[in-house]
Amino acid sequence: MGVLDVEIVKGYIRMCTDGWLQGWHERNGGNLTYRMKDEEVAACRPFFNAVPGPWVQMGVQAENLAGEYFITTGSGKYFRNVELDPEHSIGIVEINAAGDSWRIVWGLAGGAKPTSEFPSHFMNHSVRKAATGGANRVIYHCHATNVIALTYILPLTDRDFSRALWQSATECPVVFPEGVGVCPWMVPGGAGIAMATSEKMKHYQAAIWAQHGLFVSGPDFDTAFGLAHTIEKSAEIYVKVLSMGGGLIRQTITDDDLRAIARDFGVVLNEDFLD
Ligand code: 2HA
Ligand code: ZN
Repeated sequence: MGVLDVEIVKGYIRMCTDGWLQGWHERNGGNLTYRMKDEEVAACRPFFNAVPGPWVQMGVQAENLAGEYFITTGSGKYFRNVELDPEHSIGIVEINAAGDSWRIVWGLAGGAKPTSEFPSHFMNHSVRKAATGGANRVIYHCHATNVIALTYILPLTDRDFSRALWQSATECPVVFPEGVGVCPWMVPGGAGIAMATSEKMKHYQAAIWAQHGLFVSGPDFDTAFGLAHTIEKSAEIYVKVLSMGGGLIRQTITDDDLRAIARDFGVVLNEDFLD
């Protein structure tokens, strides 16, 4: 028995492999963090390192994450390798009582560190934990190809992206009725992109990083991966539609159609994005 036999760790590794197979994780692209439940920490604790690593300050702070444990991908590590070599590719970190530092308790072997986007993930875990009454546990960043492509042609507004995605796949208004947030191009890995994204994630389950990728949240791996998959699929359809028709769209899902979907599926659509 070891950490790798614990169900939640197996589920985490499966999601990394699923993302790799989608083509969203070239080289070291993308990152995944999971906020562990107490019973999951208890199941892994017997296999933690005898001596934890040193505390490392993050440059961001969140009181509501003090004492939490996260599974995280490693900085510079490749999703392609997670399943083959988990000990070097992923790890478990503990957050200190001040909510401003991490230390490695398992994995990230050979001197690896948590993902370069850990500050972004951490701030967004804090915001989503608060916004969902503690239900949110997953933050996932991927380089979803068609989402990125759209950031070169659509105006970088929440409204433009939310409408385009809702109109390009009928299940979208049901899956993300609040819409999606859009962040302008920013330098990856810093406190700036962490803050900008966490402002968006107060209102949305997902944010798009212009010319970079997609950032999603969810209570579990199925829901978070499903959200990324749904958004990227819809973006792919919109890219194909624009490419085929030279920009001409003969018909689409109308705003009243969107309202009808919301009514029948019992979701509240963000009316700010409807005409
Ligand atoms: O982990 O995707 O945004 C590499 C990245 C940074
Ligand atoms: Zn990235």
